[in-house]
Amino acid sequence: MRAGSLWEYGWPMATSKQMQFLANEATALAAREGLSAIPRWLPAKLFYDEVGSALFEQITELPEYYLTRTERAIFESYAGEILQAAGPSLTLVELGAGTASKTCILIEELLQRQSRGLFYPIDVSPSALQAAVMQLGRQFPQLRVNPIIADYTGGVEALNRISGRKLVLYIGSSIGNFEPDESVRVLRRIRRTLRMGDALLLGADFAKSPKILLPAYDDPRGVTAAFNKNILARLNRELDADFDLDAFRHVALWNKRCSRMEMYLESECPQQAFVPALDMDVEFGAGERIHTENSYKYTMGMIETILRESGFKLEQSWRDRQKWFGVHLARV
Ligand code: AVI
Repeated sequence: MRAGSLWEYGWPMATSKQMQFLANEATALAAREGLSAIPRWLPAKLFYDEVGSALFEQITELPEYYLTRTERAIFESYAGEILQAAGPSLTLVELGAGTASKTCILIEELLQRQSRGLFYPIDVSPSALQAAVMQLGRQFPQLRVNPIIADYTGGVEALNRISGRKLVLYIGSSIGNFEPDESVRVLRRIRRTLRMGDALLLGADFAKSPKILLPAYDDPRGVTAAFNKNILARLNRELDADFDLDAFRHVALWNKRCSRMEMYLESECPQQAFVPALDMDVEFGAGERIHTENSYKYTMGMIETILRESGFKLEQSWRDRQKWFGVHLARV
C-alpha cells in the first residue's frame, strides 16, 4: 500500500485502543434505538465486523446465493460493452469495495483499452482495502490504486477532486439493503460528487420466485444463520451483552408486497438479555423477533424510479439469461 495513502483524506492518526473505543460507541448508538423499539430491530450495517465480513464472503460462495456468481457472469460476458458504453479514459471508483474481487474483470478490460488505470476503492474496512490493494497491485502493475477509508453513504467528498471521467461502481445489490427513500438519498449524495459525463454502474437483484430467494437467504449449511446471529455475537463482544445465541432462530421471509427478503432473529423461548454498555435489559417473549435486514428485489420499473429520483438517467442494462440479476449504466 502506498505509504500514507489511507490518511490522505483527513483521517487523524489514532491508536488501535482509541479506534476500538470509537467502534464500540458507534455500535452502542446503533443498537440502542432498535433494541428499545417494538417491534425490535437492529441496523444491518452491524453485520459487517471482521467476523461478519468473513461470513458474508462465505455466503457469496454458497451454491444457493446466486447473486455474486450471476453478477460476475454478467461482467464476464459484457465487460467490453459496459466499458464501451461508459466512455473513453475512465477512472474507476468502487463504493463499498471490500476486497474488490469482482471488479478485477472490469479492471482487466479497462487496461486493454487504456495503457494505465486509476482505481479508488472506497470502504469502511481498512483490512479489506489492504487486501484489495495487495491483490490488485500483484495482478495489475499498470493500475494505480488509491484506497479511501470512508462510509460512502454520506457521499465521499474526495470524489469531487478526481479529475477526468469517472465510472462509479456500486455493485453486489448493496443498494437493496436500504429502504427505497434511503436508497434515493444515498444515490443523490453520490450524484452530487459527480460531473456531467460521469457514470454510475449499479448492480441490483431482480424480484423472482421465492423458491430461488428463500434458500439464498436460508442456506442448508447455516452460513446465513451464523451471519445473522453474528449481529448478537457482536453485541456480546463489543458491548459485553449476554445474548444466548442458541436461544434465537434465523428466519428468512419473502415479503411480496414490499418486494423484499426479510431476515429476523426469533426468540425460541421467553428470555432476557442484559447490555451493560447501554445499561439496558431486553426482554423477549417466545416467538418475538428482531428484524435485522431487508434485501429489496427490483423490477426494471423500480430501478428506473430510484435512478430518476436521484438525478441519474438510465442508459443501458445488462442481465443474465434467467433475468435474475441486472447491471445498469446510468449517467449524470
Ligand atoms: C450485502 N447484501 C447485498 C447482501 C444481500 O443479499 O442483501 C447481504 C446478505 N444478507 C443475507 N445474505 C446476504
